[in-house]
Amino acid sequence: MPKVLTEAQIERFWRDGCVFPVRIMSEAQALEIRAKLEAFEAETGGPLKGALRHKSHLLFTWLAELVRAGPMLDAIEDLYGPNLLCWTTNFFIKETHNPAFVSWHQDSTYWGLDKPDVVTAWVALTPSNKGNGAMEFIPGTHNKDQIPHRDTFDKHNLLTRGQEVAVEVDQSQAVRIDLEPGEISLHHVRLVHGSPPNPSNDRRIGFAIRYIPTTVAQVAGEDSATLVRGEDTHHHFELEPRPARDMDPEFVALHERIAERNAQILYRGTEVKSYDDPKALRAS
Ligand SMILES: O=C(O)CCC(=O)C(=O)O
Repeated sequence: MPKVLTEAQIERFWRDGCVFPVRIMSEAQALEIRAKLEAFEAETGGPLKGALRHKSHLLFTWLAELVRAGPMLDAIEDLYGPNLLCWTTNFFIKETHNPAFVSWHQDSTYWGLDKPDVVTAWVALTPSNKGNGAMEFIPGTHNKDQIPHRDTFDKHNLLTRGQEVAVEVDQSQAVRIDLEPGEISLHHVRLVHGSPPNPSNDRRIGFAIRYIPTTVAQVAGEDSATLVRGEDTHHHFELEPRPARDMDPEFVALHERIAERNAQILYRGTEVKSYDDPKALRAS
């Protein structure tokens, strides 16, 4: 008996590679998280940049809480069972009237994970729709194997290498993921997806949480993850602690070390060595 998703939603996930919308908190709670992000940005002089956009749940208590939110984990458990790790998190922020976009890609391309048992919960912290560059996907493409990608390092592309699928995408099949704050979409790691720029007067903010069952291993280097539910009897990842206060210097140092190591996995085979490398810095 599923905990949160209906049988129809579970079937849709495995058939299409994506299911949405799933509400995991109220709109007010989502806007509170946005306000906390923007208070930090105001204090530090501008939009969150570089490594701070990745694994941010190790830096901020309100994101540490979000990755452990009961309704979210119930939905993930409905797909991948009770022993779950949060492998990473990534902010996808599109500023107002900004050319930043996400090319058509499969998440699995450079992550180094040994099997495609990975699901992203993309949490809307603002509305995400036709007017502000919502994510789109091509249903059923998660059933394909790994598709070859080419790196573009396009400065407006929000992906690490600006990678895009090296085959023609039938865009007439694309489905747009409209979400309201507090809703999530769940997408499979092999799903072909992307998103256009945000021409609107407000930011579009999504927080992508990548969950894996504890059976998944990293094969491209040393790696860590956060145990968010159940137990880990596989020990494929160093387990990460939970921050008790925002930007705790101990956690800032730990995050720096983890982000550096993570970047080496994601940028392997290129000249880029860290998220803060000018070549790695994306549109905003
Ligand atoms: O935020 C977007 O528009 C794209 C996000 C994405 O590619 C992902 O979460 O895997």
